[in-house]
Order: sequence, then structure tokens, then C-alpha cells
Amino acid sequence: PRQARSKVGILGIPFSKGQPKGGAEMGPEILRRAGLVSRIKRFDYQVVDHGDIEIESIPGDKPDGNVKNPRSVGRANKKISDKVASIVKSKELCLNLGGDHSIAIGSIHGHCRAEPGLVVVWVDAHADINTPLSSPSGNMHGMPLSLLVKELADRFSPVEGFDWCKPCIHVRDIVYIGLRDVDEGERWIIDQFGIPAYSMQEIDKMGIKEVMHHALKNLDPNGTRPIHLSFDVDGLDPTITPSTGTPVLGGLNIREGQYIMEELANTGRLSAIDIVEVNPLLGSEKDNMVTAETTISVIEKCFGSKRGGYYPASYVFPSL
Ligand code: Z70
Ligand code: MN
Ligand code: MN
Ligand code: MN
Repeated sequence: PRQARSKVGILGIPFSKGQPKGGAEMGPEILRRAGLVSRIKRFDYQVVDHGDIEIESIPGDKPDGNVKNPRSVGRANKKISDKVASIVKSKELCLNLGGDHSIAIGSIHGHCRAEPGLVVVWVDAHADINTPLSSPSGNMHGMPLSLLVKELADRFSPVEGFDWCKPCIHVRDIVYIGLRDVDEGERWIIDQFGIPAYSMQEIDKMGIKEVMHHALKNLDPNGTRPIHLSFDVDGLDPTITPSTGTPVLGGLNIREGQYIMEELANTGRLSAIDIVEVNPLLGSEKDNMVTAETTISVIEKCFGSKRGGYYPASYVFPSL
């Protein structure tokens, strides 16, 4: 089996043009300020902080049909793809701090360039697989997966700003966990292509342990492929991640969130992670603290933080 990565590369992506609300670009800052980097350094990883990616603004970015800010989202994601590809190629576990969920276009695209056989675990209240034609909003954070999957390429015209972006995964390389707000077109795609989708109802019915077992088996029966985790904090219940753009009642609780991450860490196959949709402008000071603390307590489980306790490989027990 493949060896778990021993280095983490942290990349801030202060981008929010994939949706209309300002503030998601402050996600990296709020997570860093809450101590994310030092929390990860406690584990057996060498941590490399790549800082924040610089986002260029594109004035007069007119909609392309239904799609809002296409050139801004396209340009930012080209840069993200290049950066993520280089981080993954240097054998770091790439931790991307968004930003809204449109950044997953570049992060998965870049990850694919380094690891063409990857699978995607999408933890979210939303399915984010609307095409430019099926999207009810025109917001690109609801579309990232449709631009990445080969099977949907003939369902819409190329989007302005995305000539660099060729689909790199199949629909069956995706599994969903935590869904509870899915548009008609998205449900059609899930049914049409048989995407394994564990909504909150399946989690209630099966329990998170069965869900994770089946999700991972379904995605990769042999358990050999690299994993891209795309984690939208609105997958968690809004009582524990209130500072986010589209809170939806009835989400994952903290222990389900932690369990998902522990099981992914146990595979030893995580090679990139997105943490997206933290928006400190949509919550009070208290909300932001709760959101950051919840998010970090979940993220650190990806790096071997164990609820049952832990000591690093270098630990020496104090003796006489
Ligand atoms: C809707 C759309 C979405 C996040 C909202 C919503 C998508 N399906 N994603 N909030 N994080 O506009 O396509
Ligand atoms: Mn999302
Ligand atoms: Mn969401
Ligand atoms: Mn079973």
C-alpha cells in the first residue's frame, strides 16, 4: 500500500467570486489566526506554509450566459491548479484553505495533474455539480464538479476563462457525504450516473460508521487510489459552523465530522484537502470563534490527531 505523506503544504486561497457574498476570501486568515498551523505541527508532519495565493481582479467581468464572474473564477483557478500540482508533486499533502467552493475546480484539476488516478470525497450540504445550464443561481461555487467530470462535457458550451481546464475525472470517481440541499438537475445527474451519495438521511439510517465503510468501498474497492477531500464547512451543522454563506439545518454533528476525517486519515491515501466556505463576515465574533474551532478540530483529524490520545514517533517515555 502507498505510504502516507509525511509533509503538509498549506495553501491559502482568498477567493470569493464564485458566489455573491463578500467575506469568504477571509477564510485563510481566520483559520490561521485561530492557530491552524501550530495545531497541525503537533503531529508527525513537516509543515510547509506556502502563504496565500495572489488573486488578480478582472474588471468588467461580464456573465457568460448564466455564469457569473467567469473570467475571475477561471483565472484564479488556473493559478490554483498550477500551485496545487506543484505542491502535490513535491510529495506534500496539500491543504487548501478557501475561499468559496469554486476553488475546487483548480485544486482538483491540479491534483489530477500530479495524481491522475485520484478519487474525490465531497463533504457538503450541497452537491455542487450544476452545469452552467442547470444552475438556478449562476454562481460557480455550485458548479465546480460539472467542469471537472468527463461525462458532462457535452451538456454545456465551454465557459469563458476556462480554456485551460479539461475534465480529468469520471462521475464515478466521486462520493458525496452530508447532502441535504440538492437541486433538480443535480439529483438527475446523481441518479443518471449512479454517483454514490450519502445524504443526511442515509447517515441517520446507517450511521456514520457504515456510511464511511460503504463510501470508501464504493469509490475504490481495492483501496489503492489517492484521495482528494473537498470539505465544505456547511456540511457540518450550522450550530457548529455558523459563519458560512449558505447554512442548511440538519447537518453533520461534530463527532460525525471528526469520524469522517479519522477514517480518511486511516486510509493513508489523503493527498489533497480543500476546506471551504468559512465566511467571518456572516457571523458574530463568537460565531467566528466557534466556526474556526470546529473547523480546526475536524481538520486536525486528517493529520492523525486521535481522540483516544496520541504521541509522536519521537516520543520518549519519562523514566528513572
Ligand atoms: C445551489 C447553486 C451552494 C454552497 C451554496 C447552491 C450551491 N445548488 N454551495 N452554498 N456552498 O447555486 O447551485
Ligand atoms: Mn460546496
Ligand atoms: Mn455547501
Ligand atoms: Mn453494510
